[in-house]
Amino acid sequence: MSEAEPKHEPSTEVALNSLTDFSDLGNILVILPTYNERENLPLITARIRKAIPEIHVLVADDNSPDGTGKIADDLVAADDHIHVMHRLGKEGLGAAYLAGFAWGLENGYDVLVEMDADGSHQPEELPRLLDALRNADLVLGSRWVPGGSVVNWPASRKFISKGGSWYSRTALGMPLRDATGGYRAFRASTLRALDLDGVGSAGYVFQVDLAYRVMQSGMRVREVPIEFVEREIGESKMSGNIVYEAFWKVTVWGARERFRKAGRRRIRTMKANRDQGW
Ligand SMILES: Nc1nc2c(ncn2[C@@H]2O[C@H](COP(=O)(O)OP(=O)(O)OP(=O)(O)O)[C@@H](O)[C@H]2O)c(=O)[nH]1
Ligand SMILES: [Mg+2]
Repeated sequence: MSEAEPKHEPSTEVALNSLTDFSDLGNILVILPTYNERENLPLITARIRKAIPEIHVLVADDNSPDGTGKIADDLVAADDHIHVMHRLGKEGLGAAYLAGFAWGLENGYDVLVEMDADGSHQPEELPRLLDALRNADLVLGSRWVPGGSVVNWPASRKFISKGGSWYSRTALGMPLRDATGGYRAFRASTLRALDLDGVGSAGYVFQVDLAYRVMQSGMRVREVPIEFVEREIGESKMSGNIVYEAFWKVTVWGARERFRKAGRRRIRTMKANRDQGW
């Protein structure tokens, strides 16, 4: 009689640890871009530190007129896990994240997380994103996969968000349900493999741009459902320009990709014809 197969069922203890102990992932940094978030910043940093105490936070503030930078300085003075980057002026979310990534990579972080400072991305859901990163190079918090949701959004915002992801899927052939979302966890190695100097996107399309680059380089992207809660305090920086930038950039990238594929097909056909001596 053959020997019984060893059992590999994880114990409950291991399963629980996987959502509380992230030491296997290395040092984790959450980057919070801020522009006029003075009331939200202390709330979100406290929630992050409570959700995963060993985590570090970098505030990337674009010289907010409401004094968010000063609030960040006070938080830094009180907590050695909080850091701040004072930038000169409002340059958009994409530029703030690129500067934050550069700081995080220079300072030896192994995982870099994107999170809005306005409470829409719930720090309490971060353990699930980090757990998924164990088998991925990029994890996207997704509103539009089963189990994902949005709280307090009018139908018009849902339409824009779903429409943006639909357009990215169609134009770029990128099989993601939520390509524009900004709650994400990257491995440092993923960011290092990308040409971040070549990223010029400023608004929402920054997120599409990065996901597209990761997918094109053959790395593993996973979507994890999140509950996105519309901000309760402060003002949105969403604008028509941001939607317009997303639309024309995705259109150009999609056209370029189709052009490249058609070119590759032509070259293959020419080579096949040549090999057959035509
Ligand atoms: N540093 C920096 N942060 C920004 C800039 N624009 C937006 N942010 C921050 O990026 C995050 C997302 O911006 P929001 O205004 O909430 O945009 P949104 O989430 O698309 O819009 P709402 O759902 O309406 O809140 C927030 O933490 C903002 O403070 C910017 O130009 N520079
Ligand atoms: Mg927001």
